[in-house]
Amino acid sequence: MLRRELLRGLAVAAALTGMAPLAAAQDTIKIGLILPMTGPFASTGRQIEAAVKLYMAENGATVAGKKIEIIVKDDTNVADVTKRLAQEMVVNDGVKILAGFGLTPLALAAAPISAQAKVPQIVMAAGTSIITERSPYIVRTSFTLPQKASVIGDWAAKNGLKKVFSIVTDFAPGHDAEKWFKESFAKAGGVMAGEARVPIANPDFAPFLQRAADAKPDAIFVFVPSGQGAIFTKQYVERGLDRSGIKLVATGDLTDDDILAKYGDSVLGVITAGPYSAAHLSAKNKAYVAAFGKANAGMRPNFMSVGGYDGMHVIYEALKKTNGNADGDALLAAMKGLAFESPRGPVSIDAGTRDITQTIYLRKVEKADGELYNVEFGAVENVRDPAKP
Ligand code: VNL
Repeated sequence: MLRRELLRGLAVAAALTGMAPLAAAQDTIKIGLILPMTGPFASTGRQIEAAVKLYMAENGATVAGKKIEIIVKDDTNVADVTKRLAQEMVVNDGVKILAGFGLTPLALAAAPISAQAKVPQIVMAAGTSIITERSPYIVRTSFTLPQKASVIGDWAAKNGLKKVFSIVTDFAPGHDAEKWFKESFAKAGGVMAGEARVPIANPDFAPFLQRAADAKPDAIFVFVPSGQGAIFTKQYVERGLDRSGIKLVATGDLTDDDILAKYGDSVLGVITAGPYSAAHLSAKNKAYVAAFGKANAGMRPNFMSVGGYDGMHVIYEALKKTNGNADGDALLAAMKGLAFESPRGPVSIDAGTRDITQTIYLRKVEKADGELYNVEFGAVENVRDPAKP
């Protein structure tokens, strides 16, 4: 059904292109940026849109002789809307590249359209391992949960946290986080004290935190999606867990730079593993944080923002290599194997999996200049998605 509609739409689009002397249109490459701009995950949309705009402001709106036009659409975090928007953009608007995708269900919803229309789909946020396997035209510039969870699981067991209770959000990236934490934790000698999965909508962590406390673990491991860290830490503190001697370890999604400064000192000392910190020490990142703040009323860039910024870099570099040819197969060939310095550090696009390879840092929440930051104290370099062969 979808395929038939799509093909009919593409045929109409092709006929129209053939009829009109669309010189201007041929010199323009449209990118459809689909993001949750409203609702509980709006911060992810806001961060990525700001980063995409910053990249274009810094690098110009023309690449390889083509004008780049971004069309931003709000999918309101509803997968059916993502799918409809992706289809309309490809068929009606002549979009050559789809990008964005704030959460896993949204990225998965667009994948069949990318696959059938042979349109590159740049996943700038969503982090479930399987996503890249749903269309050969997907390239991911964010992260995978197995990358982060496997690093913190190994670190926990090797640093005196032998008994850990896991709490994750009950959807695909949470399941990935739980699985890969447990695997690397067990391999390094750790023992699980229990595990719980919390619904994603209006989450109430209190009963799960109680179960965790009752199990008397050395630490609690947490994955919550970006945007839900504040409610988790509030309930964690309300139950007195910050003073219980039970440590908190997490994927970096919990101590998201977008909201970390507002958490309060109860999260001081929380240890996380993640690909990006606004406090990352490099000239490139210093410039990025300054320019991002300047363009967005002091806003601090988070790990989602670099997925957007680097996604634009991958698009620009690929277009340079193809001399402005936006054919899906040509762009994919150009994107595979790209390596460059991101504000987060060195990254590359694995030619086989189309997933990002990057450094995963160990970070501790500390105060610097009166504000909370994820301060890096360790690094595992060249981390591929461990869930892929
Ligand atoms: C996902 C993964 C979403 C990690 C997140 O925040 C996150 C996802 C919105 O794959 O849906 O921090």
